Parts: sequence; structure tokens; C-alpha cells
Amino acid sequence: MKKVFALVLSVLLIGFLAACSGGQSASGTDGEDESASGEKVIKAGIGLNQDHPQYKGLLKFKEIVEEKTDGSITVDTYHSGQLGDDRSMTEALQLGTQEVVIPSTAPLANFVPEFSVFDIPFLFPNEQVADEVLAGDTAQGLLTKLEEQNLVGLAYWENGFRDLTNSERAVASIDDFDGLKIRTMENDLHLDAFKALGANPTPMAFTELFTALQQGTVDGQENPYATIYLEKFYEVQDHVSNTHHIYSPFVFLMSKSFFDGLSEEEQQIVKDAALEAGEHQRKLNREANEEYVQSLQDEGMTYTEISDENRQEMVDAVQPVIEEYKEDIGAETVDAIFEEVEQAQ
Ligand code: TK8
Repeated sequence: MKKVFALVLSVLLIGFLAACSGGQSASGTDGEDESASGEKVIKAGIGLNQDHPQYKGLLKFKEIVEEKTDGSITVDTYHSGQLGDDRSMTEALQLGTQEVVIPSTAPLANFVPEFSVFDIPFLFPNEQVADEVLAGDTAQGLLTKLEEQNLVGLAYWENGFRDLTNSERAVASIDDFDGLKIRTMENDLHLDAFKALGANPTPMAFTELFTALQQGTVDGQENPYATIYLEKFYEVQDHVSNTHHIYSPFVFLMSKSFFDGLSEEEQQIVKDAALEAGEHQRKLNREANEEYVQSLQDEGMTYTEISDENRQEMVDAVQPVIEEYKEDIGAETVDAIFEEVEQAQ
């Protein structure tokens, strides 16, 4: 009798524990692919944390979609790499185990090489030109190319101008890059550009970056101020320079198999929501990037302005890399983007 009681008790206990450990999303729903009434569920993941404008933009997307579909689509949101890094989450969309991710374009170039055009250093002189070119034919055409990879690119969002931090020295000129172990995104053009600047770059997923900085595996990294501040890199980095060496877009990606399963009306709703939430995110991101330059100094980081003359030295040093990658990216895409940058100025 005792054995039967123990067996029943253990079965009940296992059931109870399983119910408690269901993948609870940050937005409070149960993270299942289909809700109880068979409604559609979008599992959406990002790598940055809940304080970043990217997550606030994702919450805006959730709000719009759930309101406009009257709850027939719910959005479960996950931040801080809970579902993986940019590359692994993009692969999850291809497999159909996740519905949305918003990666930087750099890792996306591993799926569609033409996206590396946005990794050309010093391509965009300012945000206004970036906005105009991303709304232009070439950038919009790249979104269409994603469909060959079972991905739908619904909108460009903003990561922003990338700036260098490190724990070794203030970087004011190209000579100061010498030998610095810099983490870059997983993108060959980024790697070779930093080698051309004299650094010793290492590609790494964002989810591993803070620990690598903390342990000294790498000396530095490069990201927009909002990321540097909100991910608390100031706790493990001493110096920041306004290199502004690359403007990174994000792409709001949806699994094509999921998107194709939506009604025409639902497809229009998620498209419009990604665009509207992107405008909201871009506004928050620009305010944040302005605000956090001072915040980083308040947290004890040295801030170094790169002079125009010193920045020109960096621009000159990376030109051979741009020439080398032109064919890999697609000469037509590179020429078209440069033409559109010229027209937008
Ligand atoms: C976050 C990344 C991050 C990017 C990087 O998932 O990897 O440094 O700038 O924002 O997409």
C-alpha cells in the first residue's frame, strides 16, 4: 500500500513541477506555441535587456498586434538573450520554433551576404542619411531577399552609431587601436576592418560579451551608447571614444512559414505594427543615445572625441577592406547604396 501511495505522490509532484516550470515569458503569458483556444502565438526574442529601447519597441509591437487582432494573435516577449543570440534566434525562425527576432544586420549577413553593405565603415554620415537610404530601393530590396531564407523582413529598426570602448587606454587616433583585443559581431567585414585599424578582433555572440569583458578575454567592444550604458558595460570598461565607425540597423524578422500562415488582414497588421513600433523605437533610441554619453562619464568612463583629422586616418585605413569585400557583398548593391548615400546628403 505504501508503495502505491509513494508512486501516486511522485506522479502528482512531477506534474506540479512541470506546470510551474513552463517557459514563462517576460510578458507574462505561458510561452506555448498555441494558446489554449488555438489562437496564434508569436514568440519574440531579442538579445538586449528589458531597459533597452529595442525591448520597448517590441512591447509596442505586442500592444498594437494584440489590440488590432482583438487577441487572436498574442505576442510573448523575451529579452536579454533568454531565447539565444541573434544568429541562433534567426535559425530558430527558419526552423519555425520561434516567430520573431530583431537582430543587427551584421550577423544577418551570414544568411544574406548583401546585408554586409551596412557594415561598410563610415558609410552613413548621420542618422538623416541612414533613414533615407534604409527607406530606399536597395535597402528595401534586401528585405525581400530574406524570403529565400524562410525569413520575412518587416522593417528596419535602429541599433545606431557604434562607438568603441575598452579597458586599456583612451583611443584618440588609429595608433591607439594597436593590439587591442576587440570583440566584434560575427561578421567577416567587421573583423577585417578592425584588423586594418591595427586591433586584434574576436567575433563573439552578444550574449557572451559582458562575461568576456569582465574576465579580460577581450579588452573592448563597440556598440551604441545606449547599449554600452543599459548593459552596464561601464562596470567592466574604462574608456569610450566617439568613433561612430558604423551605423547598425536592426531588422524586424518574422518566420516566413508563420507569416504565410496568417490571413491577409493579419499580415497587414503585423507589417504595420513592425513599422509603427520601429518609429517609436527609433525615437526612444536617439533620445537614449544622446542622454547616455554623459551618463557613461558620470559612471567614471573617460570620453574621447575623435578629431576629424584622426577619423579621416581611420577612414583611409579601411578603404582596402571595402574594396576587398565589394564582390562578396555584391558590387551592384555596394554601388547603389553609395549612390543613394550621395543623393541623400
Ligand atoms: C543584440 C545585438 C547587439 C549588437 C551586437 O542582440 O551584437 O553588438 O549591436 O545589439 O544585436
